[in-house]
Amino acid sequence: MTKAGFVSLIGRPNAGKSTLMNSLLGENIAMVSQKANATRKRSNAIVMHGDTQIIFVDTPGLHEREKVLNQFMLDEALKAMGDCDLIVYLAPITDSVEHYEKFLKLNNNKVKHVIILSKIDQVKQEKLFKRIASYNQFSDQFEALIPVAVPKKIGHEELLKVISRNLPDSPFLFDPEDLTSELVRDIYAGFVREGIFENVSDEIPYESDVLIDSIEEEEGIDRINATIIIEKESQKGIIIGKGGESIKRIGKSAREKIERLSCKKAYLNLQVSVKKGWSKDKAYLEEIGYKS
Ligand SMILES: Nc1nc2c(ncn2[C@@H]2O[C@H](COP(=O)(O)OP(=O)(O)OP(=O)(O)O)[C@@H](O)[C@H]2O)c(=O)[nH]1
Ligand SMILES: [Mg+2]
Repeated sequence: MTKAGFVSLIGRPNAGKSTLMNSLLGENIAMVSQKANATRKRSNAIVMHGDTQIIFVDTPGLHEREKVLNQFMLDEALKAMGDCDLIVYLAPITDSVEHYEKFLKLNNNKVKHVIILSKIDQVKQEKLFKRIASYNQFSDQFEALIPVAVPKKIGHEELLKVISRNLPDSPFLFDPEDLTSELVRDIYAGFVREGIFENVSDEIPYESDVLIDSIEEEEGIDRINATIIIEKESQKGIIIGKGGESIKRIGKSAREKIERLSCKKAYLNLQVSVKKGWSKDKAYLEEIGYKS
């Protein structure tokens, strides 16, 4: 008998959700950043653990809604919470339990959950023990409390075991060979956004987006055309940089990630286009894939 189910990764921005999903999958398919609010849409990774197929759903961080785009992001997380077999709630080791208490209120369908204390490599053991004690007050609410550090893969095996225990008997829902059911173009767009988050400061990462216009597969090489959308004309110069330095760096890092994933050479052509107010324009957001 096999098991299978959906496991939503939920937590505040920057908690380490996307990093953990990539690490459990063993491939970088979800974009990660030091800057908060990197993930904008749900995405999934299919991880096999013995006879269990775990479909992890990465989500945008739980945060205050401001722009229409942020509203969409929060709704994505809330939908993923209500629509899964198990929630994995990531609490960075430096966060107080107040945030977890807010999550308990949001989880009004009372979906079963596991707490991950994330980034434990950043603190001394004493602090870890104190934190565990403060979460243990809520031990009747959660299935398990697991300390995790991605760089050393601490807690990964235990997490997979606990998840397997909590998923229903079911035939596999996807081909066990598949890494994800996401579209290649969405993964590639994430790689370009990752480059923007890494290379450009201030508000531009939040006021930009990436559309993959076409992927032409040729023998030995994939040719990818993409457009970076920005809010203001004045941002064009910054994205492009002196002598095209900045856009070259963005393109190079994205191209390398594309090549690693596709195991094929890639040519990535990046255009920049100004679309004023795009992140506040509901119709346009829907047009570019932020559909509720
Ligand atoms: N030291 C350390 N850093 C980590 C760990 N996990 C994640 N990080 C870092 O934390 C930052 C945020 O990671 P993400 O995976 O993008 O966080 P997220 O929860 O997906 O964030 P949003 O998409 O903004 O909601 C990145 O710089 C990661 O490298 C960890 O276990 N240890
Ligand atoms: Mg993320």
